Amino acid sequence: MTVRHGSCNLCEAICGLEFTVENNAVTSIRGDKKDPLSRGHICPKALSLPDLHLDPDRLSTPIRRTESGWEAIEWDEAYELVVEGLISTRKKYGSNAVGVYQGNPNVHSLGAMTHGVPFTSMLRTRNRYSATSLDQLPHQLVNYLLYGHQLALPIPDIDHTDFFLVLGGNPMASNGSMMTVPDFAHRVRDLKARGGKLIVVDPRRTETADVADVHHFIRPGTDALLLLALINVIVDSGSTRTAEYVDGAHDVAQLVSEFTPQAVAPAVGISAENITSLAADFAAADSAVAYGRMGVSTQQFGSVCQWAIQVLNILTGNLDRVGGALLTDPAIDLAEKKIVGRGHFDKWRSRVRDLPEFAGELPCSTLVDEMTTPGDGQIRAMAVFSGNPVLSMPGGEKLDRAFANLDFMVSFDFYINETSRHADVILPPTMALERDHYDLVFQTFAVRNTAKFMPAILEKKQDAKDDWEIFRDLALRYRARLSDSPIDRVRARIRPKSLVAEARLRLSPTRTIDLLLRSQRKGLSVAALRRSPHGTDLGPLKPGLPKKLHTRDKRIHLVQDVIVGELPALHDLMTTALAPTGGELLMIGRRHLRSNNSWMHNSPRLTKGKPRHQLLAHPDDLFDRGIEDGSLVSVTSAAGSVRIEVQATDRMMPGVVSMPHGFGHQRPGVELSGARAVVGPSANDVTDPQRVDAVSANAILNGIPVSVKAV
Ligand SMILES: Nc1nc2c(c(=O)[nH]1)N[C@H]1C(S)=C(S)[C@@H](COP(=O)(O)OP(=O)(O)OC[C@H]3O[C@@H](n4cnc5c(=O)[nH]c(N)nc54)[C@H](O)[C@@H]3O)O[C@H]1N2
Ligand SMILES: Nc1nc2c(c(=O)[nH]1)N[C@H]1C(S)=C(S)[C@@H](COP(=O)(O)OP(=O)(O)OC[C@H]3O[C@@H](n4cnc5c(=O)[nH]c(N)nc54)[C@H](O)[C@@H]3O)O[C@H]1N2
Ligand code: SF4
Ligand SMILES: [Mo]
Repeated sequence: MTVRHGSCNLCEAICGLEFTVENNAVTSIRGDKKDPLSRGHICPKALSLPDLHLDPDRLSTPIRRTESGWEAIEWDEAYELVVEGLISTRKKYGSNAVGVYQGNPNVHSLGAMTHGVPFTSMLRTRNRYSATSLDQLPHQLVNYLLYGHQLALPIPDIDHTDFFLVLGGNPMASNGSMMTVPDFAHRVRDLKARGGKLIVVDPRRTETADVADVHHFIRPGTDALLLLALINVIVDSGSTRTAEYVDGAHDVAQLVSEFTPQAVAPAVGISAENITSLAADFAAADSAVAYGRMGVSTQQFGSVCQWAIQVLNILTGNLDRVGGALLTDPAIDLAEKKIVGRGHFDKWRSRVRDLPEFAGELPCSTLVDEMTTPGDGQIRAMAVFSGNPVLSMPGGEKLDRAFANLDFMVSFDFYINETSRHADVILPPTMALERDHYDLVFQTFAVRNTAKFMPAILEKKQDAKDDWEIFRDLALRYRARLSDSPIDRVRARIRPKSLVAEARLRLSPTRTIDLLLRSQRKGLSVAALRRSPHGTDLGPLKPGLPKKLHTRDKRIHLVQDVIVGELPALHDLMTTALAPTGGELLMIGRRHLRSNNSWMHNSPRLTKGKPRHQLLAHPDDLFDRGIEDGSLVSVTSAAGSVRIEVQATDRMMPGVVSMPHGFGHQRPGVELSGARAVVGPSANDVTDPQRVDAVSANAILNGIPVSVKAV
């Protein structure tokens, strides 16, 4: 029996864990009290990690589809099939005919970061998609516009703030997002103990609302109006404190002049008095910070919301201030060291719907169009890296059919899920505990600067491969095969970078991290981090603007044309939000501590207890429709319809219903043993891929008009 230390990378909180290991199996898991960031926090998902390793559904070898079903194959054969499938599509139809989706777990896997990115660029396709545009694209776009880099995200200084305003986030269940904040509950307790306040704005009285000082219901999709009104009150009262390096404060005052609390209140559903006093309290607090997550990102005005949140922090002097929002100083600074590019926006557009790219990716909401609309550039083959678009993207049912009609498909996944069931080949990597990890992404977004190297906790099985090894092996074969053609042979030869790229591919992620650590900070290396298995504390967040800005002139320009362009639509929203909708309700999503996006629904430990997929609705809305609590209802949008059990609760704002995503496992070919929580439908059979955030084209997953009827 040995005790080992590491971190959990199932979600963004990167909690430190203590594992007891016997015979290469984890026999117990605890929160690591000595981890300087998570301080002992752990949640039910981490406690379920051993289930993943014992799971009979897990794939242990590559498999290929045959006429008579799935067949286990050797890695070499699998690689050949994949390279052949991708290259023959590229040669026949051009490189854009191969589409790529990089799902959420990519950012939680070091090897997918170090080796998946170069492999993806090798495919040279414009049909690149990732969970970004189902999630935080508005954050990245606003970071790019205001601070000059897509990763330059100021993080709420929760440990020092006096006033924390949370819009559309539920960290008590999600454990924080675009803000790595393990142990949220205790941090809130400490905030309150020092006299601070937590205010939550959400159409559902969430678990986070329960620990807040004040909770306001808000009509889904109207947060931009609320935020503009808050800015309006603050500029009107003359209480702005704008830093020298900020331009455009005066123009912003003009732009928001119509959005008074009185004007927005009816649409937003919060009284003008409450809006005014919220603004006054925010401005008067010694330090304050606004933060908005999924609920305000994946909605109609997601980009305006994220912009307005930044502007609110900036105009009140809370950007770059202890207790406000601060840029972090990670040991490996992806932005500062240009490991990740600053991003670019709208350099080209999608073929079918003319939607803008961001940082080389197209919006997920148009993947189905690119797969199904005939013509030059139509997607004929897909590579899905740790993702499940059929359940995760709007228009799931259509996507399901589109995946079935591809010429070729490969999935990197250890499960046959609703999407990978359409693959010709599935390549299963090792799981998190079997490989080394250093969190490149979430240490960048954390509420405290720390660094930690997590060595593999379990030995991987013979012949098992890490994500990075699969990417490396495929990349090397792909390059060799591609240079079969005369043109590509010339290209490969004249590109001197290709040798460096090849050397990089052969370097393990751990070596790569070691080199990066050594080149960035004196005294840091993988060996040094191994000597502090609980993690190395690099201190609290510190101010550093304007030096840390990535804008070319080291200034922040508040006025952004793409945002200003949305103001007329927001003006209209003040009336349209109130227009009668023929009895429609607005559907929003939710997350639960015991559910993890579209997977882990077969973990006995995690899915214990009552089912939690139900549609939550206010009792009055059910009464008006003659619907009984617990009965089956149909939920129908412009895009699709599902049936689901309803649960009455006054925790919902009247007029709003909530359905979690990630369910809908009952499709042919997907067999989850021991699955209890798999009875719910997929929310993304209802969400509408045709409606996107007008600025970024991010998916709209919240505020979907639906009709709810008894069946
Ligand atoms: N309606 C609605 N839809 C949503 C959301 C919502 O709130 N509402 N949320 C959106 C958001 S924020 C996100 S991030 C997406 C997530 O959606 P996806 O990007 O599709 O990701 P997951 O559902 O997490 O699916 C992950 C798959 O990756 C596999 N996997 C896990 N770890 C690894 C690994 O280490 N390597 C490999 N190769 N595979 C692995 C799992 O087995 C699983 O099949 O869903 C989005 N969809
Ligand atoms: N247990 C668990 N943890 C997770 C995940 C998981 O699946 N399970 N997923 C991870 C992922 S991929 C992500 S991206 C994060 C997401 O992290 P969060 O954003 O914190 O999680 P959500 O539960 O999606 O919270 C969104 C909230 O927005 C509210 N909302 C919906 N529409 C609106 C609106 O129009 N306005 C306002 N103000 N609020 C609105 C919803 O009621 C909900 O409470 O969680 C991560 N953590
Ligand atoms: S909060 Fe997230 S990182 Fe922490 S133990 Fe739970 S799943 Fe793992
Ligand atoms: Mo996400």
